Amino acid sequence: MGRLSQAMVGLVAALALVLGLAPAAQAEDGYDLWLRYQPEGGAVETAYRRAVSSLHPVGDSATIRAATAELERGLSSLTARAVTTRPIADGAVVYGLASAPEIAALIGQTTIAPEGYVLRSVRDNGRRVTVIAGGSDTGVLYGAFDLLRRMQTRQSIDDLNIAETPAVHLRLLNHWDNLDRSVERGYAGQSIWDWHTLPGFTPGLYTDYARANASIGINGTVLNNVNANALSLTEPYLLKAAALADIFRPYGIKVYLSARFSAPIEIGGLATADPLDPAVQAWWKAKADEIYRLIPDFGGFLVKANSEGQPGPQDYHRTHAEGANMLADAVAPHGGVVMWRAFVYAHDNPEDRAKQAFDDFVPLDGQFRDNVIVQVKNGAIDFQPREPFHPLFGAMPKTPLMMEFQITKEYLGQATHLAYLGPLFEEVLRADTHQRGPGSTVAKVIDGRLFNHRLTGIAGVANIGTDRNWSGSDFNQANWYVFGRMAWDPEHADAAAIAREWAAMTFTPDPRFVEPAVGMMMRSREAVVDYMTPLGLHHLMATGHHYGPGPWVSDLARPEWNPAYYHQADVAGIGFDRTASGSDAVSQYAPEIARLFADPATTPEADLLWFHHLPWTYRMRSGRTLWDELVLTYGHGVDEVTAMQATWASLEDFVDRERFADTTQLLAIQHDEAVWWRDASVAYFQSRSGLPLPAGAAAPAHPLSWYEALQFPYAPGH
Ligand code: BDP
Repeated sequence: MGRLSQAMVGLVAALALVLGLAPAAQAEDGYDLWLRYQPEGGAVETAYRRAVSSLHPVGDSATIRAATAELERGLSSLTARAVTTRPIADGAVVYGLASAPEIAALIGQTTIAPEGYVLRSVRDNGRRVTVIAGGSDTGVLYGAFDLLRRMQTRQSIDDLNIAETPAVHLRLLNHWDNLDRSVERGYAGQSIWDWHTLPGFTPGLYTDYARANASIGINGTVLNNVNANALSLTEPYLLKAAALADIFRPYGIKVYLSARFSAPIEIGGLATADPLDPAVQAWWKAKADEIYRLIPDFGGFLVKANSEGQPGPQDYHRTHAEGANMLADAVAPHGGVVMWRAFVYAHDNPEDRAKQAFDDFVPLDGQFRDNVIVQVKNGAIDFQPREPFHPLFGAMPKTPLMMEFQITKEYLGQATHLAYLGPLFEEVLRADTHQRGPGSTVAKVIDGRLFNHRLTGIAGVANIGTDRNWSGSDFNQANWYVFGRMAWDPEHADAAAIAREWAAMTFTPDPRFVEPAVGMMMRSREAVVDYMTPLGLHHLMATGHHYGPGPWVSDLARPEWNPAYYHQADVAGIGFDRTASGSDAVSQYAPEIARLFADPATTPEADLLWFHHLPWTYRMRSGRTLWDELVLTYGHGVDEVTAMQATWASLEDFVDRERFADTTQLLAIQHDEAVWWRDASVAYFQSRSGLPLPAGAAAPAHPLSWYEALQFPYAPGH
């Protein structure tokens, strides 16, 4: 670059600063996530300078030191001057355990729940002090992140009086990461766990992972894929996991492992993995003892058993409860838990796949040990763009159930589509199971209040990889963020408020950016539903990699592997009959809900074809026929993406060049793929219905055979 153009760049940057457009001039690559701590330069910053000018930790531990490091970094950056530890002065942030006398004297309260905290502005001998009091050191760290979040979103911190306690105990990421660093359903590069160089090499990436998770209250991580490799339980790999546990511990994050049920055979040299065999039980006890010697605060096991070919207790004619209890007994002396997955369907079970988990698990209610929690996906099929809530929620009152959401968007456009999952999570959590009368929401099942369970949990299948921006796109980071924030308090979490927070911290708090960006995020998931699987359709993605449409696939060995099994479209109509005349899956819901879902007239139209097979001429609430409505809804999904592109284009002045360009390109891909989804689906369903397109609907760009011929042998994540 010549001198003159360099001078021009400097001038432009200075001008941008004056105009308040500083972020646009600065290179960003997404690595800092929502922890960017950008100063604002105006009146708010001046107020912050007065309010938080120094740090005063009370007590010492690795966690308190982590809080100090984060506060130093965040407050120094946000107030554009060094904020360091000093004796208490005016503007001090004083933080430590609520039980410490110095803290208790400031807030007049000593008992706070273990991970909870109090954030309060107080006067101390005429000095203004901000106190962060934790029920544990981790609570203090969470309080520090809360203060930083308020400042990043430009809220006043002059008169704080906040008390927070997480409503759910286990708030975990599930990594579907393999030992060779491939990630099942991973779209953001390789696994961030470099098993080969662990335990010796531990780059700062691992600490930044822990910081990001602690900042949103995540307190555990399952390191390896549920389709588990028994090698993860051998000593060399346990030493590697222990190295990660050591890094995560100061951030309040425990390590968990997926356990392969047949490990006693594969790495233990036994002839069986029968959970009632004493030698098998002894092997798992010894294995648990070994793990806890290396990782004293090991969280426990996650298990996928007797599902999609994985080994499990049913191989020995034992129940899921017998399998789970055997592992539970092994970890119980150490305080560990077993998270036993309810995502089961068997290749030899002719029953509607949506019914199988319920059929297998409900009879086992009451048979699980106290330290077992059953992990249930949000819907009964598999992380679709929309599913009615899983009928197991509320149906096993004697067993704690935890939620499993998928953050990585296997079925919602993978890395490239902008789909904010907050509304999906919120919709499921707020759904009313009616299992104990009205108001028996899924959230209350999860947080333990509905049936008084103390063991509670929520898991999200991670979307994290080695990509510099962690998640494959900047907007995918929002899904990691909203998962953590909702896990903290599922009953009250608000998807739009969380999106606002995230957008302000990740890009800029300027409302001229935040409001349109959040509007776009809030509509984005519904757009995906519309252009992929509207009106209750599901599992129409191409087989295997699940990238792109494949509603025509009908030649695979098992019926439920075929998209055609799920839509059942023929010349007469479309949809899966789950009423009494069909699979009767509706009867798995509480009677009030079952009644609603049994009748097309009272079924929410968004779930219509999930529960009903209807004629193409069925009248929708709009007055249109089902066929016309279907085609127009596909088109509406595409229009929504066009609108998202326009919104994003209007925000250029508020976003740095790199991230602006990345999202622009990804939205263009999303638009192309939305058109592809719409056209392929309309072409296919028209081949079934034989009906003309409604007025205003464009014909697909290609004949059906063109879409059917597309192949993607190297699509990621498979
Ligand atoms: C499906 C995925 C598959 C997982 C499975 C599971 O396609 O890769 O192994 O769920 O959750 O969504 O076990």
